[in-house]
Amino acid sequence: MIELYDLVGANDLRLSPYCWRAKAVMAYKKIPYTTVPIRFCDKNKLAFSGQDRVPVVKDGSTVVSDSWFIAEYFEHLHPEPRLFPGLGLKEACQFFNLYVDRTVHTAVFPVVAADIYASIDPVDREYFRKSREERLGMTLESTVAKRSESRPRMRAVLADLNLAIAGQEYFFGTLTYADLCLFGTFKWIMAVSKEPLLFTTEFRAWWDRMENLLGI
Ligand SMILES: N[C@@H](CCC(=O)N[C@@H](CS)C(=O)NCC(=O)O)C(=O)O
Repeated sequence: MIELYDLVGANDLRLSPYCWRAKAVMAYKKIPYTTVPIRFCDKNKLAFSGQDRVPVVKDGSTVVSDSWFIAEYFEHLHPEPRLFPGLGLKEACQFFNLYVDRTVHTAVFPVVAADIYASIDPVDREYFRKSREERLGMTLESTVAKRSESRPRMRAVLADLNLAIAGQEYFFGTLTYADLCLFGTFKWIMAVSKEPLLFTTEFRAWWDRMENLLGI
């Protein structure tokens, strides 16, 4: 059975956007798998993968890390239904993936960082605080105090995504990895925070469609 090394928080909460993407791919392609819960402090359990981040997929003797490479791996192994169902769509999805990681995550993170801190396993909190406060350039308490300053940027980025889906069922017209990628990111945000993400009826319909299709 395929094993997915999956970030776990307190109360078995699964909260990594990248791990949710890998789960979305396997759900879409109906590939059975089990998860191995990993806390930030369990990195030694990932040594076999030659790096220290999740998701990692172990499929027999094959080990794949990074959500994008995992998507490529399963697309090669189980081509149908396709993640990149046409000319240029893989390249478009790669750009979308980069945009979500760099622009959407960067806009969302300051708003939800303290919520993530509250949701992770208590043993991970010291590491998370130190590493994330360095990244943010401020304390987690300051991110809470400054939420009203960081929220407009997050809402502007989300408004663009709401606009991009208008008039179509999926981001590139037909379902592609782009939809699974953003689905993973939203699962992460929704797991830890109550910030509204879906502003329009059409975007809410996209979300419902994805949840119904994937069943995760
Ligand atoms: N580009 C990677 C990013 C993976 C990543 O950053 N995973 C986070 C969990 S959400 C992680 O393992 N972080 C470990 C740490 O921050 O120490 C992917 O797409 O899979």
